[in-house]
Amino acid sequence: LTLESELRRALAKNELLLHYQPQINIATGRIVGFEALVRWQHPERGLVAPGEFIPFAEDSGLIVPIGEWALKEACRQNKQWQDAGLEVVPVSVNLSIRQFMQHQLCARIGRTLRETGLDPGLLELEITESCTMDIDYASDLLHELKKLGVKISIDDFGTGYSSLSYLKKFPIDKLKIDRSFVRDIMTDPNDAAIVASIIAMTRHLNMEVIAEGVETEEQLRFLHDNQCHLIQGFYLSPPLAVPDAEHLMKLYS
Ligand code: G
Ligand code: G
Ligand code: NA
Repeated sequence: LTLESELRRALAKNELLLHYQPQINIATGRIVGFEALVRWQHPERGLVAPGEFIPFAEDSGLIVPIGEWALKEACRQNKQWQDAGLEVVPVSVNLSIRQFMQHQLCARIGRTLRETGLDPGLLELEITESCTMDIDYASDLLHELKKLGVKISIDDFGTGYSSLSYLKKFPIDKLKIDRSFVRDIMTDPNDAAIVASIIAMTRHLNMEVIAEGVETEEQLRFLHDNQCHLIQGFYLSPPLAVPDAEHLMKLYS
């Protein structure tokens, strides 16, 4: 069986699932969001990480139906958590550039929000800088998405090669500092300077900022000292299966 036919089967047979990585405000100690990350429960190979199939899904175009499934499942799960009386915590979902370029993306997302009943303010869409290359297309689409009431964040910020001018033209709510900068923050003065500058820039642009890939207490302290209070990373928690995410929400509420 080729990977393509296996992945198609996985979608049809409901073998994909989402794990949720908490995002914490270290100033308040509260969960401020969950990032939904896809996994594949393979009948023979067990739980397959996205690194092993997302790049292929991107190349083959299967990322579009997979991404649509992930968006709908994340919205459905979040609404179910609310209905069960758990703490109300926004969910963020990754949008690949293929989805971003897809016909009627905004209408599709609007329909998913209506079908699942999720408050649009609780959905955050993570796009990458690659989505900002066609400035006019991206500007129109992002403004259209904002009218739905969703939040927009830029993922892996600092690793793309697009112009910074989009930051003032687009309705962006949040930057996610790429984990490659956070990794060496304590040993590489250039990375420390880049991270401090990104944080300062978001403050001047009235955006939120979150650091990804935080793995140590020292990194957390550096970020806190530099006024970046939103943190995601293994130091706090890996992506969690649904029961573990629920357990965490109960602890925090
Ligand atoms: O969870 P993990 O770190 O193994 O994920 C590896 C990569 O797969 C991450 O960079 C993440 O952005 C990507 N990924 C995970 N879930 C999704 C998804 O639903 N859609 C898209 N486009 N990418 C995803
Ligand atoms: O780029 P994106 O935001 O999609 O990346 C999310 C991925 O990063 C997830 O697949 C998750 O497993 C991984 N990840 C999350 N926290 C950490 C961390 O602290 N260190 C490393 N190396 N990877 C992380
Ligand atoms: Na992401």
